[in-house]
Amino acid sequence: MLVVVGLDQDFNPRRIERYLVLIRASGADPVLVLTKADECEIVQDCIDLLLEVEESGVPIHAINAKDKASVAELAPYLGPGHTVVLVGSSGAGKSTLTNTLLGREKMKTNTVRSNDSRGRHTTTSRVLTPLPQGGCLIDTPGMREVKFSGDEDIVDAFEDIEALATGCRFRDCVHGNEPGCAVQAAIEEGTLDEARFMHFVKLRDELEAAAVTQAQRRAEEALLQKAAHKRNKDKLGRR
Ligand SMILES: Nc1nc2c(ncn2[C@@H]2O[C@H](COP(=O)(O)OP(=O)(O)OP(=O)(O)O)[C@@H](O)[C@H]2O)c(=O)[nH]1
Ligand SMILES: [Mg+2]
Ligand SMILES: [Zn+2]
Repeated sequence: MLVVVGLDQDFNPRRIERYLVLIRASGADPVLVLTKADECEIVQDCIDLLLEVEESGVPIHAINAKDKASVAELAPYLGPGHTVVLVGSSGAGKSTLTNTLLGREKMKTNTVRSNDSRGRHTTTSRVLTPLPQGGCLIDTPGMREVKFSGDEDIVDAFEDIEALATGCRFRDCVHGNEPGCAVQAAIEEGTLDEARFMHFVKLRDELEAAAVTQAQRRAEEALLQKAAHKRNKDKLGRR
C-alpha cells in the first residue's frame, strides 16, 4: 500500500503513523510516498521528522508525482506480480501519480484549495489499472479521516519498546510511574527517545479507546439481535 501524502498542508506525521499501524494490521506492506517535493523547500526536514517517530524501516520516497523521471524510483513496487493501492487524503496526488505511471491522463485530477491544501474529492470510485511496468495499480477516492477500529496492534511499529517492556517488574506495566519500569529507565539513560515514547503512548491510548468503543458496539448489537430473535419467536409461537 502506497500512502500518498502531499508535502504541503496535507503533511501530518500523526496521521501517517495511523496509516502505517492500520496497514501493518492488514498484513500489507506500507510504502510512504511524499508528493509535491518540487514545491516544498523543507523536504529533508519532513523526512527527518518522520524518521524520528518511525523506526520500523518503512521506505520513504519524496517525489514530484507529475514528473516521469521522479516517479521512476517507485519501479521496485510496480513489477509483474505486484498490486499497489494508493491511499491518502483528497488532493494528495494519487491520480496524478497514477497518470504519470501510466503515461496518459486516464484519471481526472483537480487543484487543491490554496488555504489548506485540501482536495475536492475528484476520484469517487476505486479504479484498478494494469501498469506498463507489469504490475497492477488501484487508485482510490481520498480518505476523509483515518481511525482505528480496535483490532490493530502497535507491536510491529514499536518493537523496541515492546522488547524493553519485557524487563519491567510488572507484567501489566503501563510505563508510567510504576517501580522497576524498564521503559522509563531507558528514557532516563537516553537509550529510548522520549518523543518516540510519548508517541507510542498516544497511539496505545487511541487503540485502547477504539477497542472499548468496538466492544460496546458489539454488546449493543448482540442485545438488539437477542430482542429481535425473541420478537420473532413470540410472533411464530402465536400462529
Ligand atoms: N507540483 C506538484 N503538484 C502535484 C503533485 N502531485 C499532485 N499535484 C497536484 O495536486 C492536485 C491534486 O492531485 P490529484 O491527483 O487530483 O489528487 P488525488 O489524491 O487523486 O485526490 P482525490 O481524487 O480527490 O482523492 C492536482 O492539482 C495535482 O496537479 C506533485 O508531486 N507536484
Ligand atoms: Mg484522485
Ligand atoms: Zn514499564
